[in-house]
Amino acid sequence: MYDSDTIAAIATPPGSSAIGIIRISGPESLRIAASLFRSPSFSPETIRSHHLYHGRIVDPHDGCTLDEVLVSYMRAPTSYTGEDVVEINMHGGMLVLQKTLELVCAAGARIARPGEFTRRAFCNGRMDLAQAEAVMDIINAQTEIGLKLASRLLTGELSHTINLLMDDVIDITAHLEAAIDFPEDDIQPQDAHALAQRISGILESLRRLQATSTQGTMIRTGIQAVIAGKPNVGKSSILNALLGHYRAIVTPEPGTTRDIIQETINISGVPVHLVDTAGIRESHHAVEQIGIDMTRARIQHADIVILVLDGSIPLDEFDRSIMHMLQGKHVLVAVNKSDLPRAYADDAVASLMPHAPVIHVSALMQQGIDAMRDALAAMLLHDTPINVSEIMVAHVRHGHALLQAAEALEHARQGLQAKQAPELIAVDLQSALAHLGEITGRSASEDILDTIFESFCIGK
Ligand SMILES: Nc1nc2c(ncn2[C@@H]2O[C@H](COP(=O)(O)OP(=O)(O)OP(=O)(O)O)[C@@H](O)[C@H]2O)c(=O)[nH]1
Ligand SMILES: [Mg+2]
Repeated sequence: MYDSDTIAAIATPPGSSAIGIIRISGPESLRIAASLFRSPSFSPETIRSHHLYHGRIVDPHDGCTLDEVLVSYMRAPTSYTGEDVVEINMHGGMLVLQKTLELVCAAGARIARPGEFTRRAFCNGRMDLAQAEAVMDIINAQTEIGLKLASRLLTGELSHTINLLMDDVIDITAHLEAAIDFPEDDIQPQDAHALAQRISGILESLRRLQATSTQGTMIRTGIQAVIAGKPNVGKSSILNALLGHYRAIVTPEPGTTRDIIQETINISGVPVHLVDTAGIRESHHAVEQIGIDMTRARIQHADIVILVLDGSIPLDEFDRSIMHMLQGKHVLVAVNKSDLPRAYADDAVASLMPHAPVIHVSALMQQGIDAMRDALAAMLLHDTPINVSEIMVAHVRHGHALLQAAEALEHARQGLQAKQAPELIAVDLQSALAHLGEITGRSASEDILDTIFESFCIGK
């Protein structure tokens, strides 16, 4: 449920920083701030909205100054939340921020829940649901392309497109309702044909949008690429080479890596979460065995597996059993140690992994690493470059709603062609509208809102 009390939170991350911000939103914001803030130029009666005031935060119990601060006031409705908002910019020490937040709460505010400021912005019509989601996307963006997608979502581009499509569906529904209200004016065949054609046009737009969701979601969340292989083939060396710095320990000793090591790289705009793993073999060492079990689990959930083979020694039963385990997965084979004489031909790999691209690399000499990046990009994007000039759907939730809306519209279109009763067709159109409305929040349930805003950080 949406509350109208006054909420407060530290809006900057935990830890020490040059500046920390306390955010207060709700009808009591200004009164609460005035009870703690002392400044010659400030009074609650004369304060100007969207101006900064310099002064001190004072503990009202003992009159002691806590910090020298800058305070801003954003009067409702032209604030982030649409309510009266006060922000206190102070020195970014956790203790001083915490102490000030306690004073703010003692004066009448309550601690905000995660995402509650943005939820209020949504409830007050300052942004729709897709834009609210874009706020977190901007905070979490991992690549420049990801940031661009998030910024475009925040401007309301997707919402605008969805709203236009919804208006079209509403208009078609109005035509049908005329036929429902006046049954003697049955839908004429030529009208039914025209309506079906209009629905086809909407369907085309929906499907075009939906088709961007795989790539869009991948750019937003990234993918897991697990580096796997038997011990000592050079998995950690390949992780280091792809990262461009020494991250994982490399030694000539088989069984060096035991824990999972994860780092993110940018491949053509897609955040790729590289996972270095323990080499898979039969081990009687308990710690190594735990590492190998974790490797198997990570392989199961991997989007892509980079199978590393040592090209300088013949393939053995461990390589073969790993290849067997990888059947059905998206695999890129990296035949490493290409600086040494080859011990087998590519055919030996191709016969076991016929669908996997094979790249020759030398992690030691930094050779073939760019080719490996290109091969990863081709696997991720299926040779379709990212087109950021078109609207992209970057949330599974949006893609799913588009799919369901398209299904309902397809049903309506077929109903029109089959001369179904207008009442039945109207039900399908209503269902399409409900699904489209989930994207912008026009028809999102409390459950959907809870799920979305609970994933936000506190203070946002
Ligand atoms: N000649 C040559 N040696 C390499 C190359 N890549 C790695 N090595 C050597 O191979 C040995 C093992 O390298 P790692 O990267 O630790 O191998 P790993 O697969 O992570 O090994 P585990 O963690 O034990 O499973 C080290 O001595 C590396 O220097 C390469 O391209 N050429
Ligand atoms: Mg290793």
